[in-house]
Amino acid sequence: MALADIFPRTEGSAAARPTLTRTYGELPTVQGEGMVALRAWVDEIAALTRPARIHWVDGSRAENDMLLREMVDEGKLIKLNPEWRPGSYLARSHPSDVARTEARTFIASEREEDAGPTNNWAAPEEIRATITPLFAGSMKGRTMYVVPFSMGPVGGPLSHIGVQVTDSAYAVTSIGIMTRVGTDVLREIAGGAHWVKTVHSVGAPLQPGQADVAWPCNDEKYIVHFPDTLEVWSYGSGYGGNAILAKKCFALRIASVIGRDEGWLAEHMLLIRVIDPAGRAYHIAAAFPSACGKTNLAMLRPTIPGWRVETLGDDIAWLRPGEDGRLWAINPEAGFFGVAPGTGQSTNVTAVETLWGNTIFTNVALRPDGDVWWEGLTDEPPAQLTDWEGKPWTPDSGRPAAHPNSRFTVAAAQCPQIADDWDAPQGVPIDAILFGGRRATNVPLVVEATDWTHGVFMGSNISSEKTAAQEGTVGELRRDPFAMLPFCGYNMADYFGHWLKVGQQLRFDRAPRVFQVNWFRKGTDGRFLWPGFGDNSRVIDWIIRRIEGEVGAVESPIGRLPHSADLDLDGIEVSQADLDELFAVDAQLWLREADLTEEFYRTFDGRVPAPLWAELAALRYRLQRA
Ligand code: GTP
Ligand code: SPV
Ligand code: MN
Repeated sequence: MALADIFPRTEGSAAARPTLTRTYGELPTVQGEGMVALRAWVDEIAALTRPARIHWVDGSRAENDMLLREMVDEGKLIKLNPEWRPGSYLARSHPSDVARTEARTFIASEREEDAGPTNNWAAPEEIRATITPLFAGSMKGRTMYVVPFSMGPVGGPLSHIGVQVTDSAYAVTSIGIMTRVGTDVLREIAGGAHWVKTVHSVGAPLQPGQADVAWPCNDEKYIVHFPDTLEVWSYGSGYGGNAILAKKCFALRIASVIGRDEGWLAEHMLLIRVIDPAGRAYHIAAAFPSACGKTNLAMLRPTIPGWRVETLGDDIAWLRPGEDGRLWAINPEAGFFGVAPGTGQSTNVTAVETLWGNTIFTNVALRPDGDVWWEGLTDEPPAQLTDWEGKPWTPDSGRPAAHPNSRFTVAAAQCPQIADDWDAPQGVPIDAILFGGRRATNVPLVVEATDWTHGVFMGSNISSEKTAAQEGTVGELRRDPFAMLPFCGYNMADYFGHWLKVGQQLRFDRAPRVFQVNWFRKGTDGRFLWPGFGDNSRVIDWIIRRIEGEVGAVESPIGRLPHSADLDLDGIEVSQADLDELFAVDAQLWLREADLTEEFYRTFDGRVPAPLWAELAALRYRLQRA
């Protein structure tokens, strides 16, 4: 089927627009027991937030077109030139609302120790008392949208349902791309399926006659999760994970809690199928912190001949032990909310092709011909750019044209290398799990864990240099265990324990093999030692040959390293000196890392599982002998 058939564009005159906005009190036609509770909840939120109207979102194409047109009319979206970018739009956020705000993100569990030292904890009753007055009347003058969505195929065995109430049409159209939205979800709810309640307000009520702004938001922000009642309340921000509550709030923070209770894992992981020259298929899940290469690896184009990669997911995976002793995974999302800067022909050509149309861009630069641009899309910036804040821009402006956390929102189905069965309800069996981060020093290109427990130890020790995806100082090293530091909805030490427990559900010879990777090691001259991107397939090739038992490995104190002869470097120039540096393990520096691990583990007041302390002791023993 041609993409044009999958994504027909309905252009029409204003007169022909369907009037789908339903006034307050009008309800969808879906009937059933479960609808009573949903309607009661929607009434309750409306009574609190006092919107001018309620719109039950049905997920139709006509409705989506209407919302986009309305936003263009209101100056909230810029329609891009359909000649270059059909069906696509540019949103410019308020300059203060450009990334997830981790300091304003809270886990409101009954007990403080259930949130743990890595989360901002708030007492549920106290924070409810704080945010309820903020939500009171917060939607005045606006439309309240009710968005039923499914994470995973509707009705699938690993899928879960949620409903987001929001006063942001931008959020509605984004959720429409990122999840499965629509009436079939309402039918599941009507039939009694459990659903997670998520409430979102930009916190910018409109007084009668007051003109709206392009990006309404509030200086005060609260992203609050109630794991005991499976609810999310987000106030004040319209951006990304703060506003698309299905994503980090539900599919990671709340889902991690559900997974803890039900025996599965909700992870910040990409998902790919790798096909080797012999046609054998392998499935890999990889956890890297925000803006550390998940979307890029998810869309990998191998530079070694004969290899292929099919995309399954680029940000979140839900993994569950199967009856067969293997670990099965789905991508619960339906779209990509990807980092724009750095995405270009030479780095991620698949993403560039995915973005041909039907894409919402946020905070990228605008070309005079009505197309978009960002740093890294081409080597040379086009002339006469308008930057992400709407100001004229030239290379001499001394600031980036696109915001470093500017992003694209696009349907997964539009990716040219998406796997045919990417939305199979049962998912795929995982052969390898990768943990990684941005480490200029110390961490080798690839290390294999000796077993599951050692792999969990590795995951618990991931550190990474901060990026623009979160507020804070870019480049600062921080611990980001399993790339889940900002996304784990409960005590991280219990989460380590949960990983160990899930391992026990797997057959020892069928559990995924665990590896740590680092594409970002730098030489003393500050340049990346490894070419990265498509050449990361060379590391994947080694990993798969390890799984097949086709190559040996060098035992090191921190894990198993490749024999340099086993790494396929045909066709690239990596000097022997660089290779040596890429795999160097400095025992003194690693002993210092071990001290930091101890310090980190101690912050959990004795909750870190004993097997991980044993791993730490064993690591130190090996390092001291090295
Ligand atoms: P989130 O969406 O925030 O979770 O990010 P992500 O993990 O999907 O990161 P993404 O793939 O978007 O990459 C972020 C940045 O890292 C981009 O600027 C990429 O160009 C850069 N990057 C990705 N892979 C590599 C690599 O192998 N080497 C180098 N040097 N840079 C990379
Ligand atoms: C991340 O920061 O890891 C993202 C973007 O994927 S957001 O959805 O804003 O969290
Ligand atoms: Mn992410």
